[in-house]
Amino acid sequence: MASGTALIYDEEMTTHKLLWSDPICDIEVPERLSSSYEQLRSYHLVERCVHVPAREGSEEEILLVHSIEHLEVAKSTQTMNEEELKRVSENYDAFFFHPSTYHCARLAVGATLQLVDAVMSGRVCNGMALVRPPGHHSQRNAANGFCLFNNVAIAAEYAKLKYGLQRILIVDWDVHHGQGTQYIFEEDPSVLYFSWHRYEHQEFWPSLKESDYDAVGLGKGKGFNINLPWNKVGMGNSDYLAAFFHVLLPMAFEFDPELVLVSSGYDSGIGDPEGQMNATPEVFAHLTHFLMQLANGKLCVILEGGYHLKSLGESVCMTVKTLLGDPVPQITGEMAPCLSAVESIQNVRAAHKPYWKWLAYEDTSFLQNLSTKSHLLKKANSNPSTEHESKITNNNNTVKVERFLELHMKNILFPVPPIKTATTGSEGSEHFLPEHVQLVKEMDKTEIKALVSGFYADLVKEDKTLLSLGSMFVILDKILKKEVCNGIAASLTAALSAAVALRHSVRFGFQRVLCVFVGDMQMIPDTEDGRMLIINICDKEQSGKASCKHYISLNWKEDAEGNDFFSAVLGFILPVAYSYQPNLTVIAVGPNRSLGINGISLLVALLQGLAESRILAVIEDTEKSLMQSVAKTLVRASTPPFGIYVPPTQEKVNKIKALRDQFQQEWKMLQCSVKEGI
Ligand code: Q9C
Ligand code: ZN
Repeated sequence: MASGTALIYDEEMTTHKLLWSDPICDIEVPERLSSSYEQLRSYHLVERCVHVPAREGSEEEILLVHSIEHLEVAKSTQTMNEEELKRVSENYDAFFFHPSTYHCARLAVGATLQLVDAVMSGRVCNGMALVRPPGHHSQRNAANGFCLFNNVAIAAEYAKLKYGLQRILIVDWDVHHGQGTQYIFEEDPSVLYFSWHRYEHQEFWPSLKESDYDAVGLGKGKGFNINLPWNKVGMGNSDYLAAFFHVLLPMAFEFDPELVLVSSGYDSGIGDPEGQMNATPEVFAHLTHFLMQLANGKLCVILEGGYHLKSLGESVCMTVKTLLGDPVPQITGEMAPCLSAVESIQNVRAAHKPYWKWLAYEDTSFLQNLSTKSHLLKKANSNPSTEHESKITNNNNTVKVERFLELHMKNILFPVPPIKTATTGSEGSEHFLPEHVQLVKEMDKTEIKALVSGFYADLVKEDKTLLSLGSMFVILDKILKKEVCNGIAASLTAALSAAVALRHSVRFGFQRVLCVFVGDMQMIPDTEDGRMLIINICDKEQSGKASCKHYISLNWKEDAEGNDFFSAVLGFILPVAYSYQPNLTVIAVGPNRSLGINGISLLVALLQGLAESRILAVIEDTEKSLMQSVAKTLVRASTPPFGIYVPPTQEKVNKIKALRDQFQQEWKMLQCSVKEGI
């Protein structure tokens, strides 16, 4: 698999600027680009990226999406004086021309295409293009909302043409609806377009009926346009993550794109004057990390909006850091989506039920109780008590936001531990483990004895068992001391090793340790104090212990034909794990595992979003190929082979639903409908 991250930036694109006074357009300033780049430089991220030069997009490339008339109008502005520029600009909703605008817009298109080429040719794995003017509001025949040419839409058409791609996913996390992109691909089933956006029941710009959740696409494109409207301001990290777990990611995995393009606006981040949302910069690391699991890692991030310079810069850095493969920072704040967000999520799931297999059994009975959407509107508005303290009153809040960004971001960005993976050197292991895995020496018997004495001592009578614990201990120790980020230990008895690892890390001082155990867990530690959460994935119910808040038994046997585990990971395991916010994740694989290598790889890949990517994998020592696959995932040498997507059976969907109903009061990220439990 390709490695490396491209970064495209050209100072030229800062020459496009507003020449007269216009309170609507004056936030789209050249400093958005230059200060983001400076921020990247100050975190030493620029030097870690592969520099790819921008170029002008050709007329032919622009015509892939736009009309000749639109191109000609844009071209004609190059030689205009200020008065003429102002007059042309007034023909559009929120756009300004400068004599250099046409040149900059062609560079923005070309930079985006350069990024696509770098990724598609395998020169890099992923990358980001910092461009101005942005693109997603721009339509076939019109500039709109600071956008002249639709960079991302052109890139999608270009990739289809040049590389013969048949499935491209566009994720638009800008706070505005990319209506331009929607119009361009509305009837096209080869481009799946997802956008969330501030909507406020059509009050917010561009105030279109077709930005609502029921615009699912047209003709052959039905089901390939996903709108998630936010009807309140103040949406935060948990709302965005819930949208990914319960809407975007399941659709994206089922769609199985060959390339992912991000319309990457950061006006959905905290402090932005347009968005008025509360999501912190690190949420963009998580969003990026999730998208990196698709399309074999082929991910192109293209800048759109973002008008709070500090917030924008930090969020750009979070994105690039994650593209580079750095550990994912811990997310902050209460992990519970708000009622209005859950309502929007429920609505878009219902609207898409006819088009997606994983939604086939979605309960949409609530729709019959709602004759019109205005009913819903009233309901949402009359129930403000459970909402965020949302409306940001600007003056008062600006200081708070500035302060927040300053204090908070230092903690997150400065300790930059690179991903290091440790494992012990069992004989021959250097041949099957990927590069960058550090082999560590095992501990001796007396040391281990000292460590296990006091607990489980009676269980560890055999020297062999004791020694296999040793390999777990050295690796766990390196993780605890932050010498490595993650590691794999071969074990004779995974259940014992996991239990000892959990006890040891809790003693060491971790507040919350998540343990995902796959297989028969012969011994289940006491989880009552809440310092560990165990999710046991096994074929049938383990005898002797009923599920409770901190011990959850998930009975699942993977489909023999392919991977149907997506729905369980996205719909249950990740939401529970993110609600818990562990400081360490232990993933252990014991005997009689009911998941294949694909399912386990998916788990490991996605669990890296938690606990600052700290993961200890404990695997029974006979499982050589499983170990190899997990190691590759941990060192990020490849996106794991997730296997063929198989939709879950109704029985399995019901199982997930039942678990969700059972646990959504305790683990609130599970909420994706408002019928019960809220
Ligand atoms: N009353 C991007 O973020 N606001 N564009 C217009 C009219 C325009 C945002 C308000 C906001 C455009 C790329
Ligand atoms: Zn925007």
